[in-house]
Parts: sequence; structure tokens; C-alpha cells
Amino acid sequence: PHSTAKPTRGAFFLLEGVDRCGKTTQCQRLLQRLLQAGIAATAMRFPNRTTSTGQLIDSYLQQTSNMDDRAIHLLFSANRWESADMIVEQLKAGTSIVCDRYAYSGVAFSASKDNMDLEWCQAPDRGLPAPDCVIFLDMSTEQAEERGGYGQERYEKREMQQRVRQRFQELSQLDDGVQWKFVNAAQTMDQVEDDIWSIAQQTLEQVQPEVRQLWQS
Ligand code: DGP
Ligand code: NA
Ligand code: NA
Repeated sequence: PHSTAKPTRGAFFLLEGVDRCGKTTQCQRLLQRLLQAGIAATAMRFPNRTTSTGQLIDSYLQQTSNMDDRAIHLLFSANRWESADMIVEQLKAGTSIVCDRYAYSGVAFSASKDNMDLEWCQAPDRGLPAPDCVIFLDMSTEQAEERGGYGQERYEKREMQQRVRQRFQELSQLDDGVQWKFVNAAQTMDQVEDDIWSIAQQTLEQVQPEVRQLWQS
């Protein structure tokens, strides 16, 4: 008897949210849950500040350098493209990916600046490996700010964060075939972790063999 092996690959989990929503902690927790369940998994985050584009981005975010809005937007996108092949390879090798920010942050932040059009911002990220779900850690900017205040980086200001949250809401409604799951990030860390874990389990069951391309027809 021959078994038709279920085509398996890793799942691409993307966590998105405004600054200080607890995303980084939850990425670590999701990674741990996956590993404890015996699921091969790895963590990733964007911007990846370790590469040469990432170093330019880091200095821009820390406001030690300035850059044209479009130029920095394209650098953020390039920073993701640098990892695109590796993402697909990992998924195909059966390793799930827990990713802290991706193209949706790319558009939400850049399109919150003056004269930056949403579709223009999407263009350079078209064709990136698409996530299997976006887990959006949702919380009001007031709640985020109450968490010890924002840091010193470029976008960590109330007005900007409010616009970014609005942009994320618009992006969640795109008919792009990517499922968004909203999690109330104002709950305790354990509650948030449990919500994310149940979303992750559903996602794992629904993974399709092919890795889709983001924002392409
Ligand atoms: P983090 O290391 O996750 O705190 O992200 C650094 C900051 O950069 C944060 O305010 C979100 C913002 N950001 C992340 N990705 C992009 C992007 O692609 N474009 C722009 N303009 N900002 C981004
Ligand atoms: Na930040
Ligand atoms: Na969608």
C-alpha cells in the first residue's frame, strides 16, 4: 500500500502591530510553543539590522542619519528581499517561521508619511513570499504608550503611531488572500500567548503546499 504523504512545508507566521504592543515577546513565546510541540521553527525579524542595508536602516531609525522617504522605503524593502530565498528554502525544508514585522509594516509606516501613496509603497514588496497568516496584535495607541512610553526612535511618536494603526486596518481589508487574525494585545501576556497559539494551530492545519507570492494578482 502506498501512502499519499500529505504535502508538508513549514508555516509562515507573521506578527504585526504598532510599536510597544508586545510583539517581540510574543514572537519568542510562539517560537517556544512550536518547538515544545516538536515543530521545527525559526525566528526572523525585519528590519534585520545585521546586514549592510540593515545598518543603514538602523542609523535612520536612530536618527543619526536622514534619508529621503522613498529611498528609505526601498531600503526596508531590499532588506526583506535579501531574505526572500532563504524564507522559501526554510518553509520548503519543513521549518516554520515566526516573523516579527514584514511588508505590512513596510507599507503601514511609510504610507503614514506625507505624500506617500499606499499603492506606491506596496509595489517594491510585491512578489515576496507571502505569510500564511498575519497575527495582528491590536491595542490602542494610548494603551501602547502607557507601557512605559515610547522610545527615542524615529517613529515612536503618538501621531505617527495613530496613523500607522489606521494604515494597518486598511491593509487588513485588502483582498490579497492573506488571512488576518486580530488579537487583543491589552490582555495579559499569557492570554495573548494562548490566543496566538490557537491561531497558529489552525494555521498549521491549513497550510497549502505552495508558498504564495505577496500582492500578486
Ligand atoms: P522594530 O525593530 O520592530 O522596533 O522596528 C523598527 C521601527 O521601524 C518600527 O518603528 C517599525 C519601523 N518599520 C519596520 N519595518 C518598516 C518598513 O519596512 N518601512 C518603514 N518605513 N518602517 C518600518
Ligand atoms: Na520599535
Ligand atoms: Na486580507
